[in-house]
Amino acid sequence: YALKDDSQSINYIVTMLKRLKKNINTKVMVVEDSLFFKKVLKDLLEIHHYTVFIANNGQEALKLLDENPDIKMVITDYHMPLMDGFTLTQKIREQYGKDRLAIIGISSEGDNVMGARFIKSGANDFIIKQTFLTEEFYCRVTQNIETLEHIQMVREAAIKDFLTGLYNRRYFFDMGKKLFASSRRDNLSILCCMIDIDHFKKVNDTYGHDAGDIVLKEVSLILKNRMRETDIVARIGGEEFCILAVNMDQKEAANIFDDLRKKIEQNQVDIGNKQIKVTISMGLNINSGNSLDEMVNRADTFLFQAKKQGRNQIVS
Ligand code: GH3
Ligand code: MG
Ligand code: MG
Ligand code: MG
Ligand code: MG
Repeated sequence: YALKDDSQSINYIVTMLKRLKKNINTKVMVVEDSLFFKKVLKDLLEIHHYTVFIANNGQEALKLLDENPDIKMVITDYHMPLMDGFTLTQKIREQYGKDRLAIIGISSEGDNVMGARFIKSGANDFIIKQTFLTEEFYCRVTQNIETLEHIQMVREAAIKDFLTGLYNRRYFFDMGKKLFASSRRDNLSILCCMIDIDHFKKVNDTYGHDAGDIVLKEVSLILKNRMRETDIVARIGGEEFCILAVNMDQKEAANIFDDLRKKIEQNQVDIGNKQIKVTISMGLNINSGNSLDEMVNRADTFLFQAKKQGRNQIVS
């Protein structure tokens, strides 16, 4: 690399090394029918430590993507048997948006029209095979991966609560509405559990706001770990949480939520100089309501009853 002075070189190398370290966890798929270019592209990517998947045609590519949803980039040829690169790009985009996956089109007969058509089909970028320089290739791959990572970071920040890492209120209602609709359509049960920490104001007043924050984080972790990956566990208010679960057996639900209540009651929270305990009250609404809002409101009414009846309990 021709760089002007040493400080510039060192900064550049440091940036490169950081990138290389990240690349090990970055999965890239090459879709190419030519043996020669398969090898060239694979080698180029592996020099930069990317984890490379190879598909020989569009069908294989779609299958591999299905099996490895964490693939971050697809580099696809245009001319291939069974399915051309435009069609593959369009098919991929039906399932994976630009916030999930970057696509780079490549072709040996590249001209501006081919690039434009790749991009119209949903690709992020286009490279012409005969003329691409290894450095340009690497720059474009890195650039597109970094853009994707930025999109994912921003998206993550928009849907997650910063303190606890749980989903936030906005995501709960956005995603919840969709889950509610699909569960009603597919005739699956859906439940909503509202959770509120008991006398939480006292924790803050007695031990300070930082201790309160530690309690919030620990309660969140217990909730998250006990629920399934597909359940939505959200912090919808200061010390209020809401869980949405589709297709959960009523008996299983009763077990899980009672288990949660006990786990939190028994858990010692280490706030630095002391161990403290908190309890939660819950309102559990299984399957009743004509909309997500109605479900949540009824769960909230149950929660209110649980508070009135003495806290540290579930009303359903
Ligand atoms: P109840 O059993 O009736 O729910 O009583 P409570 O004290 O838990 O309820 P209340 O609504 O009176 O108080 C909730 C408290 O939660 C007040 C607020 O200061 C605190 N809180 C809200 N968000 C945060 C936060 O992010 N961190 C901390 N430490 N406290 C918070
Ligand atoms: Mg080809
Ligand atoms: Mg309250
Ligand atoms: Mg409370
Ligand atoms: Mg509250």
